[in-house]
Amino acid sequence: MNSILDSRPALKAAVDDVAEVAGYLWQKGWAERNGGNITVNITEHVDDAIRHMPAISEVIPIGTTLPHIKGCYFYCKGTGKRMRDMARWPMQNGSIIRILDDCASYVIIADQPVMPTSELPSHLSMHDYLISTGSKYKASVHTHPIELVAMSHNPAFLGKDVLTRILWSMIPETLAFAPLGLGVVPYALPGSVKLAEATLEQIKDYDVVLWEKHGITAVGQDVMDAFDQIDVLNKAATIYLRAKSMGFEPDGMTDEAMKEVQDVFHLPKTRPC
Ligand code: 2HA
Ligand code: ZN
Repeated sequence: MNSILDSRPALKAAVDDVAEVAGYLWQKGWAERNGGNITVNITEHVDDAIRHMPAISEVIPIGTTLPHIKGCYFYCKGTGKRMRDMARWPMQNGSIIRILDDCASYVIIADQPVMPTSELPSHLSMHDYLISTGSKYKASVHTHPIELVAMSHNPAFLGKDVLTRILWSMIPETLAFAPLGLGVVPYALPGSVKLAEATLEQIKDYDVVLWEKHGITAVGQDVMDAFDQIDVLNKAATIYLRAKSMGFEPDGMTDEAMKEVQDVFHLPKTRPC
């Protein structure tokens, strides 16, 4: 079967990266069944032939109006699809959509009429915001990292930047590679507009957002970048939990040691160390 990826190496590379990350999410145990979703703004790879491709779905409402994504194209994981299947067959477990001129609806154009993720309102709201700020970020990843979700069950960690500070202090790399830390969204129904709106508020300040008792949503320049930020934060969460399971509260790096990392790596000092 012909694919939109045929003879389009840059677009194929972007979708291959999504498939690679989908495999990592499964291997890490963060993507049970159909858990998690990924969307990537692929508009930069769209040529005239793609622009003229007919819709292969009905016109589907987004549920909200997003003026900055007008005419944009996104690769989206399919709703109900498994990450482990997407890793091998990205175009059978995801699809490419075109946002219509009303900025409130979309059509699927390739390869198959696979309905996009249930978290589409949240993903597209973030892309809309990113475009409005002139950001170069193209990818959004939602997944269920075990240790971070476990930590989100303790209200003591959910105050502003409380978890950020603990995680940064576990290993210097966390501060260096997740320099904005992570925002927190109180529990809200998966797929709801409430969850989308609360996430959007946090994405204004953070690249990575913890959904209480559910998962993580991250944005990045590309899908690897978004994945890496989640990975380093979850590594820090794992170190914290391993220390606790050995029976002690980990010391954490001192404020002084963390400030030194911020200075040496020229990291943005948007959060207190
Ligand atoms: O797509 O993870 O939050 C499945 C989910 C919804
Ligand atoms: Zn989820």
